[in-house]
Amino acid sequence: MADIHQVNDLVSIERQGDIALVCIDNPPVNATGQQVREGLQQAIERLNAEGTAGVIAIHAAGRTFVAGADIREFGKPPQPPALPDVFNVIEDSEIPVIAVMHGTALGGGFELGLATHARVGIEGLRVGLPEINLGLLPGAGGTQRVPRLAGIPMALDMALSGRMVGAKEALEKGLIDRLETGDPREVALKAAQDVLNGTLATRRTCDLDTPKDDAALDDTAAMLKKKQAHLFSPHKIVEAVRASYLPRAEGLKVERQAFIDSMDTPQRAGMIHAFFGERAVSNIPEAKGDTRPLDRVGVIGGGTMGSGIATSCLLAGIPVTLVEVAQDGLDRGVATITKNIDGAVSRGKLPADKRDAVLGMLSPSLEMEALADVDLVIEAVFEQMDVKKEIFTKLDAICRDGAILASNTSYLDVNEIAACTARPQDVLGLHFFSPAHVMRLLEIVQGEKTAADVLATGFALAKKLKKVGVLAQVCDGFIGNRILAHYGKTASYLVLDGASPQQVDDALEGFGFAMGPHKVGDLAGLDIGWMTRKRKAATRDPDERYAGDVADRICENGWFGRKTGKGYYLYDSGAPVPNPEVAKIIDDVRSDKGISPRDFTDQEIVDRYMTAMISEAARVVGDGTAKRPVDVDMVFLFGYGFPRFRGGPLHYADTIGAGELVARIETYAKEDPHYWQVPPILKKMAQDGGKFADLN
Ligand code: 3H9
Repeated sequence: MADIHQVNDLVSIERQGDIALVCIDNPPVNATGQQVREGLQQAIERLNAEGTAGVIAIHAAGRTFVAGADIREFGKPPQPPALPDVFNVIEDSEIPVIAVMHGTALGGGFELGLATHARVGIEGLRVGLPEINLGLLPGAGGTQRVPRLAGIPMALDMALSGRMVGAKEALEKGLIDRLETGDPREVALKAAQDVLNGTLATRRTCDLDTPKDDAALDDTAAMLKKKQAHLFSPHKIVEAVRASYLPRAEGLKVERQAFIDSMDTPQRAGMIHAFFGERAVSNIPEAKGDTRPLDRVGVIGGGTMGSGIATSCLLAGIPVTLVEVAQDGLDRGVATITKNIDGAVSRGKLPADKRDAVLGMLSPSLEMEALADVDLVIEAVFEQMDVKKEIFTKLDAICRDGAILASNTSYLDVNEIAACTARPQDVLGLHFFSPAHVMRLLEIVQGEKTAADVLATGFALAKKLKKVGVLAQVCDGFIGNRILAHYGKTASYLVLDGASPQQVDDALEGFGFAMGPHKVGDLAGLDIGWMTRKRKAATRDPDERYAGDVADRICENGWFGRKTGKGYYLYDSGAPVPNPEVAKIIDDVRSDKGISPRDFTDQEIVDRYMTAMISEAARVVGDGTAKRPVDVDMVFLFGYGFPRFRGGPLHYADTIGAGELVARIETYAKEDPHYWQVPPILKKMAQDGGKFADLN
């Protein structure tokens, strides 16, 4: 009979002679919630008080070691004992304590290991300090103990990138002392035995001194000041790591204060919304239940989009049949896929020795009949309804019963496409974002007749491809492009009325977007928007203020952005500089239209742009195109470069408040009542004091 004693529901002590095994069992990821903290502290204190054990080995049950602090507790009143205090109790233990870590040891989980006197990793272990992704910093000794063990550059790298460090690297850097294979409990028993017989050395991390490296600290601080001035926690990380020169108690005090200060910021709230939002989008009934097989995928179209989709499937281990109409198109597709896969190898996303096997899963074909046996076809040809209809009619005749037929259309009516088949229940939209093997968003568009298992398979595909699948209903542009089509006009109106494209871009980059809308336009190709405007010219709402004058004239000159070397900016010499000829075009358009330009502050630019985005996002939620506000937020974070620390447009809207947003819209509406209209859902929130978060 094993001698096991439960300290509480989540922590137990097992005695095996002189060895005490302390096990954490808090599914799903062994987060250090209050009960785990209390149980760990009591276990160590009790064993030290009894004094009968020669070594204590901490391990965890289930699929992973400890994933860190319990994120659900953040923002609520803290409950003792605090994690750093528990870890000091572990580090100060008279009896040597070791940690045996498997799966992932992240944040507070890795910091638990760092506070013990020796760390054993189990093959496959990854350790990391991902707190920065939550707007935080390691707050339980990570900034103090990593520099002591592995030096300041490694500590800065881990805490500022949040990256996961593989077991081999962790061993090389001295973050773990040993790498073993096997079951965590068995490995813990063996390692504990080795401590007793002197073959595994133990020491307190706090007894080591951090090797001096002021240059690394100063250079990093300067780099962050330049590149991440708008973020809070990165600067605090450098401050805290610098404090690791101090004795433990003083260094931990600096770290603690920095952690508390970061916890108080809206950036932390935005990033935690992003963390849970990423998981919430697939936590809906539509994403669950029976699915259909996904053993072979067909992709029609070898352009950028089709090739990106094919690459994404291949990297996920799904064989792909790529179909094109002409040999040169097919060759181009295969070449693009090969380039993408080589890129994945050079970025370390795919081991070099797997490259040929992955490419070997690609079957190019000029015959649609090659799709007869695939489980899912994704059509990615150009956006023309009659072409799509022709393809789906053929697919209906060729594909096996039960195969799923998907369109990657970014705005066309999925119901109309489905209606040209005899199996509309098998049809849905799978809207990828370019480059499809990189961008994580996948809009899963539900047609009127899409079967439940087809929709669930869409979510299963997103999971396999490591993408964030978001459910959307049919409308022009679905969630993201519909909202973009609306707020994109604001940037043009601002320029017509007095701002320069560069001022608009700078203001929005200051808000946190990686690139302002004019730089994005130049990157994507200004001809794309031009084609859309021409396509929609006949059906344009005559009451709407036209936003395309400047862009049209730029395109008429043959300037399509980066690909032609000229657009809103010039791209001759590396960094873009404003195109002086565009300033002339803007002046001409203003005088043609009788507009007297006025000044805008950067804040006004951000307010108008964001208010327009929020307005259409509110309508998208109000009419059910998106299921909940969080779905819109994740579309923007994963598909449109929305700053993660702002949480998404509707999370950001809650930080402004519905009342203020309505007041802004009413003010702007005095100039343009057609464009600026208060969405009913926002009006109601302003009246009731509601928030978008209440609808999640
Ligand atoms: C920290 O440690 C601060 C300290 O430095 C200082 C403190 C003083 N807490 O991702 P999955 C949930 S900050 C609560 O789908 P996977 C997650 O929401 C923390 N819940 O699994 C999901 O719930 P549901 C630093 C958590 O296998 C379920 O667990 N640590 C936590 O794909 C399964 O998660 C991190 O930032 C948590 N810490 O990936 C690590 N973690 O089923 C965050 C997960 O209801 N976690 N949940 O949707 C991860 O990166 C991944 O979850 C992990 C597993 C890689 C561990």
